[in-house]
Amino acid sequence: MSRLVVISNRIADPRKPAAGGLAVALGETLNQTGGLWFGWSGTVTEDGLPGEGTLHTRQAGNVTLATVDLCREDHDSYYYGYSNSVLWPVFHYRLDLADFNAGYIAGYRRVNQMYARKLLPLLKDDDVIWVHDYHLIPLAAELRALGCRQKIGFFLHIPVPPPLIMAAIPQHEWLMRSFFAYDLVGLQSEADVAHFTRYLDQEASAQAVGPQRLRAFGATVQVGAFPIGIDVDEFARLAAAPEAMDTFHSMREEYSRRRLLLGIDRLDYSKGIPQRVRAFRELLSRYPENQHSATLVMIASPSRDSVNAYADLRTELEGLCGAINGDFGDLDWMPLRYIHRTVARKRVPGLCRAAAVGLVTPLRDGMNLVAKEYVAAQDPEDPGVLVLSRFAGAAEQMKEALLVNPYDTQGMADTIQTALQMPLPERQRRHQRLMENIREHDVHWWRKSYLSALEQAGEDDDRSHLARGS
Ligand code: ADQ
Repeated sequence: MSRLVVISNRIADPRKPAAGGLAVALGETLNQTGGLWFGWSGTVTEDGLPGEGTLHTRQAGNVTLATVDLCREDHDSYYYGYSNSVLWPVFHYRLDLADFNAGYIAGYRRVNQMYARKLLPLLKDDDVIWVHDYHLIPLAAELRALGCRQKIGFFLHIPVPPPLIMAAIPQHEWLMRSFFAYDLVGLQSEADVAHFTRYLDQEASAQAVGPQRLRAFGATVQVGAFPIGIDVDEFARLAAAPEAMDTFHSMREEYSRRRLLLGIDRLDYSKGIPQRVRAFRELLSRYPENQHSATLVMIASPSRDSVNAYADLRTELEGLCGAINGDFGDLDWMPLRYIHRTVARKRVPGLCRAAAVGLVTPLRDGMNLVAKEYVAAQDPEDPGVLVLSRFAGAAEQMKEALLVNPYDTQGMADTIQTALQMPLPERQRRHQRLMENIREHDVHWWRKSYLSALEQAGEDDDRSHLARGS
């Protein structure tokens, strides 16, 4: 079995449970193969030079963790700039929030080039390399330019926008060409594969040279949907642990006379948080029986505070939440509790289990793992109901959730009311189907199916080897 090398913006020690599902999933193969995990150290230096960074390596059991510091200028243009002010908004269809500052692209390329230079000497001939997410799209091209011949796969955790939205990025052609240095491009959903393929067809006259195998820019790439899942067993263990039980019981006690609705997100404009608050307000007006009996708890963890769009979102949300509590609240009932914090991972299952309705309402989302975690945390005998945006990648798999359009405030309020009133047998039936799907397509399935597709990619195709010069 080849050694697995994972590259992602942030890395985690896979031995620590707080690292979360992805680290656990990748950790398993990293451990088995004595693998390497490479990424940013999390440190921003004030005196470093652009394009330079100190490499740190340490062992975490069988796994080598290699990280690089970034200087302020690189971090601001690569991370806050191109990654999170260009790629993140555009890939989530938010051209209105994109900042096409011409200075950002140089930092993005510089950091990817520097990562390639730092990584190359650490590689072995038969390594399999797996690059993650939008921060690192050009990494394979930079590695290939330095002579790297190993198999390299890429997985995009965020959505792919339709071709004309992608084309708004001034460097869109360069960006899409960069994908062709990979052997396999993994996307979250079939909708993403369709957008990716259509862009290449329309903008680069791509030819299909096999099932999900495309030729353009003089090279060939395999593309496929690999919807990411959660670690159901790890989540079940967390759910049975004392911290989750404590959280569950204290929530049930505190809200014993109320129905609890729950939202857990990063505070991000893609997550549809203000839209959810508006729908909740509509629920209270249209269905006044919920006044004094329904409480919405929203936990939104701080995220990318230095990007303007995030500060604006925070202000908007604080205004909306304050208004709802002011207009509807009473001495003995506050309709909404908004908490701007990350909850400890071990508390998440207890919170989810205590909620009669899980509200996952992004305007656009690559997948959304909270939807899957909410389902996995439920008591099968008395499960809560998931209200899920049709614009989350998860909606392709989770058809038994109540699917909503988060732009439709009234429709969402009606659907939340349906969820609150759903009879037990229907809740059980939907939950059971959702659970079967989540279990079948868990994070281990995702990792195994991706890595076996990467192993196969291009094996029957001489041209891709020729393109790589091997
Ligand atoms: P995110 O947008 O960060 O990631 P999402 O899938 O919504 O991801 O959540 C990831 C994890 O963060 C979940 O395990 C969740 O429990 C946790 N989390 C979120 N908010 C939290 C809070 N306030 N407190 C504690 N924990 C919280 C990107 C894409 C997603 C995709 C993932 C994985 O944007 O679409 O699902 O990657 O591929």
